[in-house]
Amino acid sequence: MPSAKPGPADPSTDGAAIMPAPGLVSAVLKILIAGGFGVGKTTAVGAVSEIAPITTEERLTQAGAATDSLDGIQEKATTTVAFDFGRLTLDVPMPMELMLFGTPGQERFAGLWYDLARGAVGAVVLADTRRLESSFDAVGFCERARLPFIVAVNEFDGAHRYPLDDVRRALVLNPGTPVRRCDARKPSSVAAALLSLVDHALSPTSSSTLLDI
Ligand SMILES: Nc1nc2c(ncn2[C@@H]2O[C@H](COP(=O)(O)OP(=O)(O)OP(=O)(O)O)[C@@H](O)[C@H]2O)c(=O)[nH]1
Ligand SMILES: [Mg+2]
Repeated sequence: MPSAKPGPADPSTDGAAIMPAPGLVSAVLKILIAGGFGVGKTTAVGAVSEIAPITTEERLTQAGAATDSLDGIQEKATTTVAFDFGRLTLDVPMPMELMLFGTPGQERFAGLWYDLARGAVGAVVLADTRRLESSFDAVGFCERARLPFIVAVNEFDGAHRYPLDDVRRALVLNPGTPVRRCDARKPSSVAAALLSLVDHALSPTSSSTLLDI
């Protein structure tokens, strides 16, 4: 069982204010944390959640070695087999509670994405530039479901830092889809990505169907 941990700290580093709302919560928003195998979804939910996150990790075995490439993430020992759940309360731009659902990354669990996405306002699609193709399916899923999303490039240590326009081109994103950098281990960085998504998803030009899928 995960142990209880204090809420995220150090809101100052990249502009996201992570503070418990003093007053009433005016919105409860369901958000998906999506992306390919091993891009850092569970890490991101755990970093930013103010409750002990719910995880469904199982140990990776030799049997999955052919399908689950560990290139660049050799230290990875477990994988999500259902979902991650965490919660973050923010007070800007309005008091809100974000319910965070991390998806499983392996393609054989893709059927679950539809269930997890039901009622979500949008998704943060994490991407690792060393294995960008692993996040193609998540981008395609959001586009098909007309689920507003942003791409957050999780910059692993030692990975080449590509210009974000190159990432946009490689993922064939629409011009209106925000792309930003993120460190899935840092609460303030993940919170900033979530705020960017909320801003994007709730903007009047967003084409959300709130998942009629
Ligand atoms: N250096 C570095 N390591 C990271 C970062 N984010 C995640 N990791 C590590 O990368 C590995 C994969 O992270 P996970 O959070 O399990 O990835 P995931 O996307 O949930 O993986 P699946 O659920 O199996 O698809 C773990 O060993 C993390 O500790 C990062 O930003 N930098
Ligand atoms: Mg995971």
